Amino acid sequence: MIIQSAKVIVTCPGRNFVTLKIVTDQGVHGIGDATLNGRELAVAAYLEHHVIPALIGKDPRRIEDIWQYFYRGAYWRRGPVTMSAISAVDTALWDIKAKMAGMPLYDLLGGKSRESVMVYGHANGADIEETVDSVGKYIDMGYRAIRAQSGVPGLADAYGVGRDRLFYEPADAALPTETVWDTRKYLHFAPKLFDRLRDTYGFDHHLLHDGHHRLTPMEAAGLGKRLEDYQLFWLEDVTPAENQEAFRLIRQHTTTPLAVGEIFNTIWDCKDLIQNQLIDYIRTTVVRAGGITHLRRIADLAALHQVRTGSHGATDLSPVTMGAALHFDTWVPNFGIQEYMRHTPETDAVFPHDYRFDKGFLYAGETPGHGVDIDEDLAARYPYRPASLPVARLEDGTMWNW
Ligand code: CS2
Ligand code: MG
Repeated sequence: MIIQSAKVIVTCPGRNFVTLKIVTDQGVHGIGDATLNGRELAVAAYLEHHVIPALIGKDPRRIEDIWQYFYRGAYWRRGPVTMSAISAVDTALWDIKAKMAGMPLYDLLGGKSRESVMVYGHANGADIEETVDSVGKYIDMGYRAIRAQSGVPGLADAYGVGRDRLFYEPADAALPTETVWDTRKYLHFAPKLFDRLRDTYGFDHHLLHDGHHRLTPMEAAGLGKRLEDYQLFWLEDVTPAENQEAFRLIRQHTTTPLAVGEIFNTIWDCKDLIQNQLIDYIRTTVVRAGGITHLRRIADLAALHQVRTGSHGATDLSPVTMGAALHFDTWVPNFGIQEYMRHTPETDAVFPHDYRFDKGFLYAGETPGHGVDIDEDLAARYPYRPASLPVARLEDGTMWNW
């Protein structure tokens, strides 16, 4: 058996997605997500020029060897572009292998560890009132876990507040939108939001919050400490994690659970965080961190240190990632939670899938493979549209972390 052909499909049903489709000489195909928000064409080019030519003729059953070939063979290893490309190859090959075996991917990984996967949605609002109302809507939809993000008084825009209540798309212009950030205003406000939310809805639902890389370690420590009374499920990306050691400072001051990792692309980005139990949840995902093959390695290391998974699942990760992640989540023993920011109806039509949402949980399907496909004719109707993520500056103009 050999890989006979492979192609990259770039489509934009409201936002850009990059999909790799691999076809074997026996006519079995598999697909993988290669979407990197704001850098889609970089990954598409990497696949077309540096991956696909070397893929043709390889045995699709040799998933591990192909992973090692493209990881070690890149020489310039790691990084979001290279690893998103490798992730797409890996996910497509696991899709093929499960189809060949006639079983849903979770069975191939080791079978179900749970019937369904607890997910969290993204409640947001321009102010506390709107955000409290938005959380209520997610509770009414049956969510058990809800992330809450709100506009901050005195700031024109804050992270996570979308134009639409269900779909949040930050890549809103061809060139980066400039936003202004002020940590002091945010730190003064954030505890008030969660005080109101707990006062309104009590403690029956998990509440999550994303700091989106904007605090220093000691600012993060102070926020974590002030939020302890509100018993968050997690506080995410409170500080940039290039310096994994910085989390030790935070850990010394607060018991609020910490989550990090959506921008990590290999185990090396999180090895120290996990081994020193500096975090509680690892957010690495199928599309970013080397596909099923590498994500499994990260989850196994995390399990040794009582760290649980909490994979990224924003709108800018395609339904292919969501489908493959669900099979992974259904199998992985140290599962924590799965982000599920939903996709638009246009996106769901381009990526027919068999997973389903019910009362706060997602259910992987029984279709052999990861259960997601791509409608190429429909995808062709949505040409690529240049889009960049915003940038953030402090009020004095200093570049900051968006
Ligand atoms: C966010 C993402 O979902 C999250 O936790 O951090 O929405 C992130 O902002 C986007 O994926 C960036 O493209
Ligand atoms: Mg995040």
